[in-house]
Amino acid sequence: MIKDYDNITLKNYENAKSIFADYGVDTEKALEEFSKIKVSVHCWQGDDVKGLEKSEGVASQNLVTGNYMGAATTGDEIRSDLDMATSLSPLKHKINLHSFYSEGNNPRNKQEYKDFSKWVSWAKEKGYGLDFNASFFTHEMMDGNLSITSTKKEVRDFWIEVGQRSREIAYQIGKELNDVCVNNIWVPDGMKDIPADRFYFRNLLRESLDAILEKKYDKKYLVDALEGKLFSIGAESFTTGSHDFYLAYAIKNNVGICMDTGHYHLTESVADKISAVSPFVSDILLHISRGVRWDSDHVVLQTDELLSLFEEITRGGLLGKIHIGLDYFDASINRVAAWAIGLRAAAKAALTALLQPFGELKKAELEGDYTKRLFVTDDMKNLPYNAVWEYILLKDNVSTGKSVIDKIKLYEKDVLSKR
Ligand code: RNT
Ligand code: ZN
Repeated sequence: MIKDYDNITLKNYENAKSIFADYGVDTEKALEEFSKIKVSVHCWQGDDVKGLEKSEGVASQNLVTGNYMGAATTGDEIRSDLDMATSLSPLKHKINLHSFYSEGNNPRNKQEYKDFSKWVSWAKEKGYGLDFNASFFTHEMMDGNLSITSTKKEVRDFWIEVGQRSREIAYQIGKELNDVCVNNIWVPDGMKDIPADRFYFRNLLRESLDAILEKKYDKKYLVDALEGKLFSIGAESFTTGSHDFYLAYAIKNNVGICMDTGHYHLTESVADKISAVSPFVSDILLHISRGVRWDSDHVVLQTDELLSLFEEITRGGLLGKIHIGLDYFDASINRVAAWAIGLRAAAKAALTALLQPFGELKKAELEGDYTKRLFVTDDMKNLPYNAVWEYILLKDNVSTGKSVIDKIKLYEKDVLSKR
């Protein structure tokens, strides 16, 4: 039954369509493009990056603050929470796993595909893709902040094996789902204070990566990515795997690069890097986050930075080519809401970018009419994107407005508060 409110949504959509048409934008085409977008959801928001290994008393190299009730502590709980979050998003989804979300008994460096079979059968059932990461943290084999660049050979060898296993598992997952599984490598390795010999540590990183990435896999199922960072808490002075290091390594060795939007100077634009880097690297993975002062991992919101990322992806014709994922964690609010807010913000930014009058902007630019380009750049902010958004939600039966938070509160009462 069509309610009054739905009628208003449909009318608003028709009006919006003609306003966009005036600006030369084909709304139906934008909707078609939108329906293909896949975003990878980071499972680690659900349990505050704790993992399923029951590693009581082991230091974590990821700083998560807050103790809001209802954190997931089992694979089943994370999966149930993820299903709830994705039901509130109009996108297509992959789920991004870390190797310490294994549900088998193998130690981290001996993990096998079957340790993740529960995740895979769930993904198959729900139609999710899967991505993967080797977890180089929260383990007694960490040498402080150091994993594959520890000065101790036995430590390096352990973590190299973790990296190799993770690629093998990701490849098997990809084959099983007949889809690409992106395996990302981020290591926390770095120094709180000034290192004496940066060359020494970067050499170790290069050697260890060479060993991890030695085996070649069919890229149809496994794509490798390397994620750099500016600094971490406890490693403020030196990060061995900086963006420059990985970018150079990725180009030389034909592997992908992961750019986490929280891992750069706050005024540095990852959006700007996409056109600079994409012609030269085999693959780009985005970890969309929101950096605030010294924290790299606040919940993603509808910011200008987020929109500019999707502007670059869509204008560069990179939709479906670039791997898009979320990466943040907040333990001070409802964790399902944290996912849903970020997913909806990403979806809205993608839709907005697809609806912008890029043709008009580009024409003005080619004609050297920078006055018109500037006018359109600002004027297009007032176009009725939200009418199209509401239409998509209605069409795909995804909650709108206040009913999103009502549903989350109900889930909190019925499920999360009982944990
Ligand atoms: C950390 C990186 C990494 C994350 C893990 C969970 O700074 O952003 O991508 O996967 O921390
Ligand atoms: Zn990241």
